[in-house]
Amino acid sequence: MRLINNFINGQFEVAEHDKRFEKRSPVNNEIIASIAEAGRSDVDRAVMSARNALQGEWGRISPEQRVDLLYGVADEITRRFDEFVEAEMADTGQPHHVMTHAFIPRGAANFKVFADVVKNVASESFRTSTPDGRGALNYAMRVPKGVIGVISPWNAPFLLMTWKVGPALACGNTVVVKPSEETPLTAALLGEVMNSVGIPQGVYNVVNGFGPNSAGEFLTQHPQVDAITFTGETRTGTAIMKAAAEGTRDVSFEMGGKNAGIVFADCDFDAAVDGIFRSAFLNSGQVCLGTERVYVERPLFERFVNALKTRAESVRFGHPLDKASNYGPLISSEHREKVLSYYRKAVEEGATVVTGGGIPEMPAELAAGNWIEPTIWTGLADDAAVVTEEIFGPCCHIRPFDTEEEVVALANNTDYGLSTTIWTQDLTRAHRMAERVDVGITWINSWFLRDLRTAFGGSKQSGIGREGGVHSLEFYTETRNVCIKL
Ligand code: NAD
Ligand code: 6OD
Repeated sequence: MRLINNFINGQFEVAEHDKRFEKRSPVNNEIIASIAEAGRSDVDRAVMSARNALQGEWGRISPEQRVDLLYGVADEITRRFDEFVEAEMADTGQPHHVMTHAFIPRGAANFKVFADVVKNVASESFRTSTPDGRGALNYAMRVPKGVIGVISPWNAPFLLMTWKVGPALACGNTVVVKPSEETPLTAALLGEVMNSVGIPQGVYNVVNGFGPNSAGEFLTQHPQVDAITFTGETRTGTAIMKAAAEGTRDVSFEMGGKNAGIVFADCDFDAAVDGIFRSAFLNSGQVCLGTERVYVERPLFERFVNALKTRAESVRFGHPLDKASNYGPLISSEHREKVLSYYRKAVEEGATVVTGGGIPEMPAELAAGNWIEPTIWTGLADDAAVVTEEIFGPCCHIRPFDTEEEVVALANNTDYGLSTTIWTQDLTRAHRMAERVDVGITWINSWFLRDLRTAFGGSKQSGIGREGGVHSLEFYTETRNVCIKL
């Protein structure tokens, strides 16, 4: 069993009163780690070490040196790739190929790309006329915002945590990270990386624990935290916003989704089936950008439902270390119970269960894990709970549509506004749709294809603000204007 401690001022530390909690493996619910649960005094030390680091070496080094250090972090993650893969698989139970092709490489890229952004971005300047004719020159200067509190979720832990830490450090801030209580391993490993590449003490800190009355709340309430970046459920965002209001701290929120996948009859059929299969079922459906509502143009409906059913029934459940498996469990037994409650509700609400709906047979050594079948429904009303609430599991409801007008209204019939995936060969129509669907990200003939220079974030209850490329600089720096009378 691993012992995971908090990482404060460059040291791994036990918590006040040596308080600890347990982490269970999603594949069999055996205890795999004991985690130090940070108390208020631990969080306070982490925040103060981050504040002190701003005044120390980190605050004084040049942007070029900072950028080089972050390239070093990216290289060291790549050098220790297998350790990160192994830790993330242990935490999440998700397949090896998901880690090696998507989640861990993105961790390294999050440092490299934002180092590049900071290196290459220009600052604005305006020449201003004055009555004496000599004029004035205004130019913008970016300074770090200060100590950033990073609160991250469990579904793609390393990707989502470094997506905040990379730009925050590239802009010269320091961070205190509170990883999800479900997935503490890779944040700790990153502490080792920070030390080995020479990131000064106090720049990167990790406090472990839960949300309310624990490390999450202690961190977001701390008056020396200058801004909070949060990824997680919308209702948690509401609680954090209340904490951030004290001291009027800035927030960046990436929250829930109930995303629509839209398939027109003129699509490349195989590509659309493959794309919707991935968007509904990747990571066992635990992706905020995932598709839980699928709308298919009527002439294609039956064929599409049958093809997606075949794909969903072909997944191979198994341990992530088993190369023959390509499908993992849910993160926890509590989360599986929540998803199963929606499986039951779908039937109560009158759904036709096309496939799934239950728990798969597993071999004895995995039977205690959080396994659940990929599930497809049809026949639900547009206002059914299963069609309107975020489930965050491997499931989707498929409904036919007849017109573009109708499907735009259906897609927008939600309090969320994170992403959409649209499948059609008619790019004029696709562009028209992208203007009308109220989401932060529209993918056309693709899904989860990410260029880190682009704006990322959600509309409505899916988020506040945008990150990515220069948008991250907007959040992680203060822009000062300097006006020189000439
Ligand atoms: P969650 O909101 O339960 O927890 C996220 C983090 O917040 C955890 O670290 C948790 O300990 C912490 N937390 C909980 N209550 C808190 C409080 N009162 N104060 C401070 N911190 C608190 O979310 P989750 O279950 O870990 O993740 C799943 C959710 O995240 C889904 O809703 C999903 O859509 C969303 N998500 C969104 C994005 C995005 O980019 N929009 C990305 C990934 C996940
Ligand atoms: O790709 C990203 O930057 C990002 N934030 C992805 C979110 C995935 C949600 O599960």
